[in-house]
Amino acid sequence: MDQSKIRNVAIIAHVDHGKTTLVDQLFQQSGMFRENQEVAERLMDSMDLEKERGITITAKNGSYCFKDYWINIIDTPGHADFGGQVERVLRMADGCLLLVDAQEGPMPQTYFVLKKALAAGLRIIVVINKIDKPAARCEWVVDQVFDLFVKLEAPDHLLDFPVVYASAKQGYAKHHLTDESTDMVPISELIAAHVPPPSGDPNAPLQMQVSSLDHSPYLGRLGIGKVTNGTLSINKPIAVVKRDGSVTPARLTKIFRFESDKKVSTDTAGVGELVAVAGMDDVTVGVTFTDADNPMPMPLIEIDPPTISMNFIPNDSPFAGLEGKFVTSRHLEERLRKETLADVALRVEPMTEGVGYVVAGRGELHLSILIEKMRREGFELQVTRPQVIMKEEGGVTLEPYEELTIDVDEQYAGAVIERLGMLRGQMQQMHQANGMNRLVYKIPTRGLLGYRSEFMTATKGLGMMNYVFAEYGPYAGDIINRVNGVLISMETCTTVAYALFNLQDRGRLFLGPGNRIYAGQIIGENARNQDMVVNPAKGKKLTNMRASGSDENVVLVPPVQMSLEDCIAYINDDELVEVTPKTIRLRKRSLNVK
Ligand SMILES: Nc1nc2c(ncn2[C@@H]2O[C@H](COP(=O)(O)OP(=O)(O)OP(=O)(O)O)[C@@H](O)[C@H]2O)c(=O)[nH]1
Ligand SMILES: [Mg+2]
Repeated sequence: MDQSKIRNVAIIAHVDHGKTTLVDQLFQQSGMFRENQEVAERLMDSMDLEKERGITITAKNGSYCFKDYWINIIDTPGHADFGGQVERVLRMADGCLLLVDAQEGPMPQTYFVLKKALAAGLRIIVVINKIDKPAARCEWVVDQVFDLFVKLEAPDHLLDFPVVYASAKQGYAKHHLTDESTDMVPISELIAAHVPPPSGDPNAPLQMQVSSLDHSPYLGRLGIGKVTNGTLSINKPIAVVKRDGSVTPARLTKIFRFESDKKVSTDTAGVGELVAVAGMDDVTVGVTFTDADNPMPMPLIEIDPPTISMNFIPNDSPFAGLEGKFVTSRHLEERLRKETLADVALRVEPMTEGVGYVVAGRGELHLSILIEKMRREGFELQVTRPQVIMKEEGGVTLEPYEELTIDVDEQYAGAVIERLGMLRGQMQQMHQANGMNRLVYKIPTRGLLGYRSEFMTATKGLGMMNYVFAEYGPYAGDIINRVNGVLISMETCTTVAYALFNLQDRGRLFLGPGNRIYAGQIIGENARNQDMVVNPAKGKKLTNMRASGSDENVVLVPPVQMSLEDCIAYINDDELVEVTPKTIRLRKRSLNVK
C-alpha cells in the first residue's frame, strides 16, 4: 500500500454526538456496499450490548476508499467510563475528527478527548454535527470550540482548525453553511488534505505497538495496532517486548487489515497500516512487536487508574445455583482474570475479608457492563455498592471529584440545585438561555453514585447530566445518597396480590404478584427512612361471609422496574444485588429478619 495515500483518523466526541452514525455514512457513500444491500444502522456498534443500549462500548477499526486514498477510521466510545480507550487508540491515528453537537456545543467529554488529541500532537478537523436540528446554533458552537482550544493551550498551528458542518444522520457535510447539502465528500476532502500520511520508515526495524484488543472465536485474542516502522510479515520471526520489558520470540499466525467493517487476511503489512494480529494468546495492550535481531520497544501506554470498585461475591442466596451455570468462586475468579487480560482499565484482587473479588474500574457503567456480560454467559454472582477509591497523601484522605454539567428546564433547576447541595456539590457556573439552565458543579464522585436515575425522575426525563473526572480533593464529609429504608420480606414465599395491595401504601414496590422470593429479600422501598419487615404472602382471611373485593380484583400500582444499573445505584452498604442469567434481586446482606 502506498504510504503517502494512507490516512489514519480517529473520530472523537462526547457521548451521542454522532460518531458511529458518521462512520455509517462515510462507509455507505464510499460505494463499498452493493446498491440494494441491507446495512445495519450504526454498523460499527457490533456487540449486542452496544446495539441494545445505542452506545459504543469498545473502539473499533474500519476503512474506506476515497479517490486514491485509503482512509482508516477508528470509531471511539464517547462515554466517560471508556475514556481510557480513546487515549490508547489515538496512538494509531495521525489525525482526528472532533465531532461537536450543533446544539449542545462542547460537553465535558469533548474537553477530555480534545485534551488527549492535543497531547498526542494530532491534527484536528472540527465537525459541527447535527446541523439539521432546529435548535442548532453553529456559530456559537464554533466559538465555544475555539475557546476550548485556547483553554487547552493548543499550539498556534492547531488553533487554525478546519471546520465542516454536517448532518451525519441525513448524510451530508459542507464547508460553508450556505453550501448545498449533497454528500459527505467535504469530510473526506478535509481528511485527505489536512491529516498527514503516517510518517514511519519502511526500512527501519519493525515496530508495532498493540493499542487495543479483539477476540476471534477461531484464533483467540487479536492485538490491534499501527505498523509504526518496518514491515510486518507472517513468515518472519519477530520478538515481543512486554510491559515489564522482557523480550520473547514470537511468530504471528495471521495478519488482518480492516476493509470496511471487516477483517481481511494479508501476509504482510507496511508502514502506517492498521492491523489485527493473531498468534499470541496473552497479548495485552502496550506490548510491542519488533525485530527479533534488533528489538525496539515503544514507550509504554499509560493507563488511567480506576476510580471506583465493587465486590463481586459468589452467590450465597437461598436461590443460589437455580438459574445459572457458573456459580462458584473459582468460576468467578477465572472469568474476572480473563477480563483483566482483555480490559486493561480493570483491576481484580481477592477480597481481604470473606470470599470474593474487589473489582475496580472507571465508573458504574464500566462495571455494570461487565456484570451484564457475565450474566448473559450464565454466571450467578452478588455485588456490593460501588465505592470510590480514596487516596492518602501526607496523612490526608483525598477523594475523587467530578466536573458535572447539567442542562435542565428552569422549572426543575431549583430542586436539582437543592439536591446537589446535599450531595456536597459546589456550583461553579450557571447560565440561563431560552428557559434552560446550564449548571456546572464540582462534586465528589461519591455524591454522584446512583444520582442519574434520581435526576431523571426529578427532571421528568428531560434533563441532561454529564461528568468527567476532575481531580482528587479533600474528603467532603458524609454523604447520604439514599434517605429511604426498604421493605424486606419476612419469609420465603410467593408474593400474593392481596398482600401487595395492603403494602403498596407503605412505599414503592419493586415486584408484582406471583414472584418467588426469600426471607431477607428487598421487595420495595419504604416511604419512611427505616427498613420494615413485611409479609408479602399474607392472603385474605377466609371467612364464611364473602366480602366484597376478593383477591382477583385488587388494583395494584405497577411495580417500579429496576434495571441492573438502577439496582447497583440503589443499594446501601448492608445490601447486595444478586444477579443471575434470569433475575436481578435486591437483598439484605444479613438474611436474618427475625
Ligand atoms: N438529528 C440528528 N441526529 C443525529 C445525527 N447524527 C447522529 N444522530 C443521532 O444521535 C444519536 C447518537 O448517535 P451515535 O452515532 O450513536 O452517537 P455516538 O457519538 O457514536 O455515541 P457513543 O458512541 O455512545 O458515544 C442517534 O440517535 C443518532 O441517530 C445528525 O446529524 N442529526
Ligand atoms: Mg458510537
